[in-house]
Amino acid sequence: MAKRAAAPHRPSLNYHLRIHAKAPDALRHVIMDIARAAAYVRRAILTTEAGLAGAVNQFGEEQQKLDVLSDEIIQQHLRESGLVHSFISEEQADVVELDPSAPYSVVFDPLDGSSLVETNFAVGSIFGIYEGGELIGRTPREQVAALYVLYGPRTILVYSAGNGVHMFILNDVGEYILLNEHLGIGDEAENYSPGNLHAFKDNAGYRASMDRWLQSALTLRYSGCMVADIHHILSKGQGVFTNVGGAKYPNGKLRLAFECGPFAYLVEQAGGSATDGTMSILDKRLTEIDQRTPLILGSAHEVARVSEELQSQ
Ligand code: AFP
Repeated sequence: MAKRAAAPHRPSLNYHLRIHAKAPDALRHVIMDIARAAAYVRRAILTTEAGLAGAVNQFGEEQQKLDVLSDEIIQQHLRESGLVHSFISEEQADVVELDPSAPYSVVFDPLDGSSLVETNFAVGSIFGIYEGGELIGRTPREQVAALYVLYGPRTILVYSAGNGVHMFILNDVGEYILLNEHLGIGDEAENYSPGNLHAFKDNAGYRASMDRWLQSALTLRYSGCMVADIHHILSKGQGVFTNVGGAKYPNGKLRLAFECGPFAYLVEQAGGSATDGTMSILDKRLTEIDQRTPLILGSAHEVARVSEELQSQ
């Protein structure tokens, strides 16, 4: 009788998706194609000079060469997969349709934190995957998977396909190997990560949270790249990340579709919470591509405290 092969000691992303997540084959292929695109983005970061591209994106922001390049790399992989109906990218003004008969649609920020590339801080790519073709009108709760790739000293991929949150490392031959399974976020935060701090001037609730943090035993951990800052929470198992409204950005700086939605999915899968201060980010309906939302995310008790402080003012 044939001997049954032992399960791999350090499973690859492909094996994990197939055996542990029991992801449908098409979803597994989309995630593997995204992961492969990210390995190319990683290479582009290492080999491209981080200058300005001389173009502006749909929001009037200057695009860096690497923003454009990363967007092109990811688009090409989604197109070649044959499994993507439509996508929304931070660098594109409209929903882009690829194949109306394909099963999934993807939202993504190709290079979040790109203004940090020249400082050699960590940057990342963020993805959310939906079944079907329509993206406008959906809520992030309808995502069937979300993932991000963090390009730091190591390249780390974190995904969930609805069965917990799992972390992988990119090795020298381009394979993602399991580092940690079932990441969890505890209810109390020891670290805080306050984005859009300009809002401090005109948002008394945010000042109340900030005052409490400064007077508490919490420690500041903030890099300016939400992928790195939220990865800190997922890898330490605690923390709170905020980006709330002020005069300049009344709804905070971050976009619902391709920044807040995927992270809300991942953080809730890890046992944390993600809210705009009044409702779960996962239940916010996507009405426009560039829709922004306040975000308070991480350890559930701390997220609730900050939400109360924001509402009490
Ligand atoms: P860039 O992609 O332009 O560098 O912006 C990064 C980002 O969208 C997000 O990753 C950060 O959390 C946020 O901006 C930082 O905002 P503040 O500088 O206002 O804290």
